[in-house]
Amino acid sequence: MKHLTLHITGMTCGHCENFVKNIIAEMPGATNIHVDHKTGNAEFDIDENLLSIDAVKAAINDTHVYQAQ
Ligand SMILES: [Cu+2]
Repeated sequence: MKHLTLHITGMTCGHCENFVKNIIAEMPGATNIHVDHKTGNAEFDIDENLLSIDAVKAAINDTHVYQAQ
Protein backbone atom coordinates (compact mmCIF):
# COMPACT_ATOMS: atom_id res chain seq x y z
CA MET A 1 0.00 0.00 0.00
CA LYS A 2 1.15 3.47 -0.84
CA HIS A 3 -0.41 6.63 0.62
CA LEU A 4 -0.99 9.37 -1.93
CA THR A 5 -2.19 12.96 -1.95
CA LEU A 6 -3.38 14.47 -5.22
CA HIS A 7 -4.25 18.12 -5.62
CA ILE A 8 -7.42 18.48 -7.64
CA THR A 9 -8.74 21.71 -9.12
CA GLY A 10 -12.39 22.43 -9.93
CA MET A 11 -14.08 21.18 -6.76
CA THR A 12 -16.44 23.74 -5.21
CA CYS A 13 -18.74 21.81 -2.87
CA GLY A 14 -19.64 18.54 -1.18
CA HIS A 15 -21.15 17.18 -4.38
CA CYS A 16 -17.81 17.61 -6.11
CA GLU A 17 -16.11 15.81 -3.24
CA ASN A 18 -18.47 12.86 -3.54
CA PHE A 19 -18.16 12.76 -7.32
CA VAL A 20 -14.36 12.65 -7.17
CA LYS A 21 -14.42 10.19 -4.28
CA ASN A 22 -16.68 7.84 -6.27
CA ILE A 23 -14.40 7.99 -9.31
CA ILE A 24 -11.48 6.87 -7.18
CA ALA A 25 -13.55 4.32 -5.25
CA GLU A 26 -14.61 2.59 -8.47
CA MET A 27 -10.98 1.78 -9.25
CA PRO A 28 -9.85 -1.59 -7.87
CA GLY A 29 -6.92 -1.07 -5.54
CA ALA A 30 -7.92 2.29 -4.03
CA THR A 31 -8.93 2.45 -0.36
CA ASN A 32 -9.20 4.90 2.58
CA ILE A 33 -10.30 7.71 0.29
CA HIS A 34 -10.73 11.20 1.73
CA VAL A 35 -11.53 14.16 -0.50
CA ASP A 36 -11.78 17.78 0.68
CA HIS A 37 -12.98 20.46 -1.72
CA LYS A 38 -11.72 23.25 0.57
CA THR A 39 -8.11 22.14 0.34
CA GLY A 40 -8.53 20.48 -3.05
CA ASN A 41 -6.78 17.41 -1.72
CA ALA A 42 -7.67 13.81 -2.38
CA GLU A 43 -5.88 11.38 -0.07
CA PHE A 44 -6.03 7.64 -0.50
CA ASP A 45 -4.04 4.45 -0.42
CA ILE A 46 -3.32 2.44 -3.52
CA ASP A 47 -2.25 -1.13 -3.98
CA GLU A 48 0.42 -0.65 -6.63
CA ASN A 49 -0.11 -4.20 -7.88
CA LEU A 50 -3.63 -3.24 -8.94
CA LEU A 51 -3.55 0.47 -9.68
CA SER A 52 -1.19 3.23 -10.76
CA ILE A 53 -1.26 6.89 -9.84
CA ASP A 54 -1.37 7.77 -13.53
CA ALA A 55 -4.56 5.74 -13.96
CA VAL A 56 -6.21 7.64 -11.10
CA LYS A 57 -5.12 11.00 -12.55
CA ALA A 58 -6.41 10.01 -15.99
CA ALA A 59 -9.81 9.01 -14.60
CA ILE A 60 -10.14 12.37 -12.84
CA ASN A 61 -8.89 14.36 -15.83
CA ASP A 62 -11.34 12.54 -18.11
CA THR A 63 -14.17 14.40 -16.36
CA HIS A 64 -12.86 17.62 -17.97
CA VAL A 65 -14.29 19.37 -14.90
CA TYR A 66 -11.85 18.24 -12.23
CA GLN A 67 -8.15 18.19 -12.97
CA ALA A 68 -5.57 16.28 -10.97
CA GLN A 69 -2.17 17.90 -10.56
CU1 LIG B 1 -19.55 20.95 -6.32
